[in-house]
Order: sequence, then structure tokens, then C-alpha cells
Amino acid sequence: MSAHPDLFGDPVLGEDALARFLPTRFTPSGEALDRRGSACSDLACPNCHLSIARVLLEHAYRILSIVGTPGCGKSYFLTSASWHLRHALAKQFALAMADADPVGNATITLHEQQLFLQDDPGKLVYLEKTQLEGAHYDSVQLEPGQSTLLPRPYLFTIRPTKQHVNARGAGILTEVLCLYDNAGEHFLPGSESVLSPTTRHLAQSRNVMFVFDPTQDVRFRARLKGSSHDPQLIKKDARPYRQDTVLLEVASRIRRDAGLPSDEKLKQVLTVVVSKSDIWGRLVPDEDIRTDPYLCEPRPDGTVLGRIDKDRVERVSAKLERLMQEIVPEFTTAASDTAERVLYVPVSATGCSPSEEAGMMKVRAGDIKPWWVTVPFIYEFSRWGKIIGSQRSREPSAKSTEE
Ligand SMILES: Nc1nc2c(ncn2[C@@H]2O[C@H](COP(=O)(O)OP(=O)(O)OP(=O)(O)O)[C@@H](O)[C@H]2O)c(=O)[nH]1
Ligand SMILES: [Mg+2]
Repeated sequence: MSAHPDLFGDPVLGEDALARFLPTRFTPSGEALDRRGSACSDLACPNCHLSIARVLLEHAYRILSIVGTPGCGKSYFLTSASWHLRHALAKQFALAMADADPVGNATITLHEQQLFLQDDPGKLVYLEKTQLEGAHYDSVQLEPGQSTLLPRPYLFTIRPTKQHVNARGAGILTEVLCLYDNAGEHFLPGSESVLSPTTRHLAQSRNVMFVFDPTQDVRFRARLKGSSHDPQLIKKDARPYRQDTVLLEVASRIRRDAGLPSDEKLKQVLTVVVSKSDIWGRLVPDEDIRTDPYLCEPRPDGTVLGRIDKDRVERVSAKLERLMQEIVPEFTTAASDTAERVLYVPVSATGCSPSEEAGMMKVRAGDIKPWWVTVPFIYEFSRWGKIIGSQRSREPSAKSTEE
């Protein structure tokens, strides 16, 4: 991408973007020279012309997509997870999670600040609903005169630190994590168009995290009646979405984009993230779904290979699946028809209920104490090999989601 200030104007991105070009001249150190002879360090995609973080060319990357109906808790979950991952990975797993693209990650870092970095613990805070277009998307003209909307991912690097048992292999073990958070409306049947291919990342995704919200289901709401004062259970204007239909729509888009037959199960892992467990968690008996299932003591030589207790996570998953089979059987059937490997994880992004103030759902900053938000990610990272270990006290069960 050009660097000289006279070179604004690009046919794909418009007048406010610096011109993209295929370089033919270079500095002795290998930097491309633009038309005005300025050395350029930023890279852009030859197809959509959007800038590409250099780290994506240097390390392997994995895409994880967060999907679900509007208001199911995707953005709160992602914000709580990214904030707590930065800490859990550093403290318990000797892994550093850093913003690979600070400009592209601006929204999520702002969201983390809004929920977790308030001076006044009594302040009522909230996250805006994810917009269907705007700052979190890029508009490009792939065909002259036709604007196409592309969502922007959040990019993080995950790298072993000096204490990690495999610190010497840090260069090759470093991975880039690409996370997509769409507006729920993008997943509703009929919402995708050629000019708004906002969910194409799904087919490239390694793990589709479907956020299932029990408070949007009438049968869960009936079961929870009287046991919680969460306004989401009593709100009269609640729009109960068919979450199974949205899951099937997501699966059919993935099959279409990946060129798979309509009855083939997806190769990606499906993680059903069952949100807002502070409201319904008591329906999963005899399990601790608040404290993280991690086992992380330093080894005798002082190095660390943090482990996740997979037995516990899979036992909770099996119990939660049974509960959902009983209450929302069409959803569990849709999930097992969609993917070979399905893991159910209960999470609460806030650990407390919001209260309604001036038409907005807000939570007291000091009350936010998330439950299990990092588990879907750490379980996924443990599949990558060599960066996170796992604890098993028995043979993996037949339903294990390991590769
Ligand atoms: N009780 C409880 N409420 C939650 C939790 N997480 C989110 N909420 C509430 O759920 C509502 C929707 O959360 P969002 O994260 O904005 O939902 P979303 O899926 O991103 O919605 P869209 O951006 O519209 O697709 C908010 O009013 C939150 O207060 C939770 O862990 N517990
Ligand atoms: Mg959102």
C-alpha cells in the first residue's frame, strides 16, 4: 500500500484510502517503493485491497466465529473471554496473548475497558448492540459501482513465554487467532446477499461457537419462572428466535461455501456456548460451573505447561446436552446433525443480571465476575498441540471432541 501522502485514492476502497499497487521496485532492505518513491511497509490484499497485518504472513492463523441470534450474548461473551484470556493465558499457561492489529482490535479493547476497567465499581455499564454496518465493517468496490460489505476480524497472537515448557519453539508455535463477532441479524435466514457476504468467514472457521441463549426460549423461560429476577426472563417484548433454525442456516451456508453436500456433517468443531448461566446454571446438578477447570502447577524445573481438565469439561458438556435434549430437543438434534464434534459449554459473561435503566440493560461494573468464559477457547487451544496440555483420569469418552 502506498505511503506517499499525495497518493490518496484507490479504485476499490475510495478516495480516503492510500492507493494499492503491485510493487516492481524495492529498497535494498526489501521494502516496496510506491509511485512517488516512498518506501512502504504496509501490506494489502490484491483482491479486496484491505490492509493485511504482516503477522498473518509470518504465522499460522485460525479463524473462530461467534454466531447466534440477536441479543443472545455474543459480544458480552467475546469481550469477557478476550479480557480474561489475556490474564489466564499469561498467569496459568505461560502464553502471551497480544493484539496483532491494534487498530482493527479497537472495538474489542474499548469493550474490555467499558466492562473491566472502570474507576468506579458502582458505575452502570453496557455494550452497544453490534451494528449491521458501520465502523466494524469495510466497504469495498470489488465490481465498479457496487459496494460490498466485509466484516473486520479481531486479531490476536498467542505465543509461548519464557516460562513455557516449549519456549524454545516459540517461533513456530506462535499462532494468530482471528475472531469474528457479527450482528445476530446476519445469521437469520435470508439475510445474506452478494453485496453483504458478512458471514463467509464461517466456512473458513475452525471452530464455530454457537451462542445459545436459554432466555430466548419459551420452554426454558417457563422452567425458570420464579427462580430468577433477571429482566430478560420477564421482558414482555422478548422476541423468541428459533435458535435451531439459525444453527441450521449457519450449517447450510458453511456447506454451500465449502462445496459440501447438504447432508454432510461439518469438519469444523461446533461449540454450543450456552450463555447467561448465572440465570439457569442451577439446572445442571452437582457441577461447579464457576471455577475454571484448569490445573497449572509449575514443573520441577520451573517451566509451565498448563492443563485443562477435559474430563470435567466433557462431563459438564454431557450433562448440559442431556438437559437441552429434555427442554429443546430440536436444537440438540440440529447440533448433532450439523457436526461430528459438538461440545456444550455453560458460560456467564457477567456472572450477574443486568437491570434496566432508561431502556438499556446495564450491569454494575464491580459486580461483573464471569464464569467459564475462557473455557471454550482454552479447550480449543488444547487441540492445537504443544501449547496447552490436558488432564485425563480415564480413557477419552466416545463423545470426545478431540482430533
Ligand atoms: N444475565 C446475563 N445477561 C447477559 C449475559 N451476557 C449478556 N447478557 C445480556 O444480554 C444482552 C445481549 O448481549 P449482547 O452480547 O449484546 O448480545 P449479542 O449477541 O452481541 O447481540 P447482537 O449484537 O444484537 O447480535 C445484554 O442486554 C446483556 O446485558 C450474562 O452472562 N448474563
Ligand atoms: Mg453483539
